[in-house]
Amino acid sequence: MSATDPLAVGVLGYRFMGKAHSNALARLPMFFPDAPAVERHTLIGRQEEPLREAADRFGFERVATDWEDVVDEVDAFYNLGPNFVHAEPSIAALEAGTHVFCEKPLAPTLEEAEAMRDAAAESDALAGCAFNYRFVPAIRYAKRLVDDGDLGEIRHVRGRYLQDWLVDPGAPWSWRNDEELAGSGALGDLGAHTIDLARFLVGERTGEIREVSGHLETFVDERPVEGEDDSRPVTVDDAYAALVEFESGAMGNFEASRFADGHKNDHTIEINGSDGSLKFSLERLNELEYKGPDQRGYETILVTDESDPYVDHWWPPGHVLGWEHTFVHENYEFLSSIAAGSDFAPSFEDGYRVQRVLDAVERSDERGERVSLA
Ligand code: SOE
Repeated sequence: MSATDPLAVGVLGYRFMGKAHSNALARLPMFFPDAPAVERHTLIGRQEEPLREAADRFGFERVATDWEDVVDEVDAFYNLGPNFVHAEPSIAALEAGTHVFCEKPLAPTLEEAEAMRDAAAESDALAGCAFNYRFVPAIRYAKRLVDDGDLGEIRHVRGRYLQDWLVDPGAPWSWRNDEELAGSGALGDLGAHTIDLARFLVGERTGEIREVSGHLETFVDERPVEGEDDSRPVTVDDAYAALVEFESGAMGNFEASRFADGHKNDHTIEINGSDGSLKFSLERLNELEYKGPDQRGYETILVTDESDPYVDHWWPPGHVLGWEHTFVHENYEFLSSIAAGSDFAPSFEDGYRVQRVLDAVERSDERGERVSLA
């Protein structure tokens, strides 16, 4: 690929994440003109007809029904498929020297995540894990406060991710309900985000999570199969809760649920330090609540000034951003890292370290005791 040729991107998956990332690629030239030029080269999926329809809508030149025909034909391979297809195609792409951007969680199991981490370490290509909430301007602002020491020593991290799309026992079965296909339920789908955000925001001051006490629960153990007169078992958690200890002695309290009736996509994180605190909620993602040492209580900061991360690419102050913009930001950073030959975070090492915590929560639940990650 010459310096001026567009980056040819192959994308596996054309449903929810395929749409989010394709939208992001389409918006880069207008809002991030210094981003590398990208050709939406091939869209990969199993069913030809819906695949072609999606390719037309998402602006892809070609379609393929076998990822093996694509991973060594493009400059970057986006693995946006279900968790059970993350490992093999991503490892094959890295072995072919193709850059890989893989959706979270890295894999269904720790073993597969380790193999992906090792393949990335052995490859000259770049590998990133798409934890998109690191790319919210308010989260970047929060990290700056923590890194600048404005919160002092970190004492508590409190993270939760609440949804309610499975409260109805009649909600259909999907791959997200199956241990073989997903690995875990709310723990890996939602908890992975919160654990990654905690590592991103405080990890440089607290070190890694070193001990875990976890609990998983499945409230509805079988669900109807859409369009069939059949049901399938739910073999993963509907909710998890975990108490963790960081290397620094800081305490973490994490939970996620798909049964939190009234919560649609309520991802929140709160950090308490010796000199101050901050709170973030995805449902108010343009705002950060901050309490510094000289304040009696929290103040709400609207993180939409042109000096705030990424905001100058969009609109004037107060013209708020949304969930989809986080995908534009992460794509900008990943593709710019490819063009610059620089590192990208979150890496597959980051994805693997999140997977270690998820695995420890599951082991702790199985054993009914605290588990060390030392
Ligand atoms: C689950 O419904 C889900 O789509 C997660 O898989 C995503 O990672 C999260 O960003 C939104 O909710």
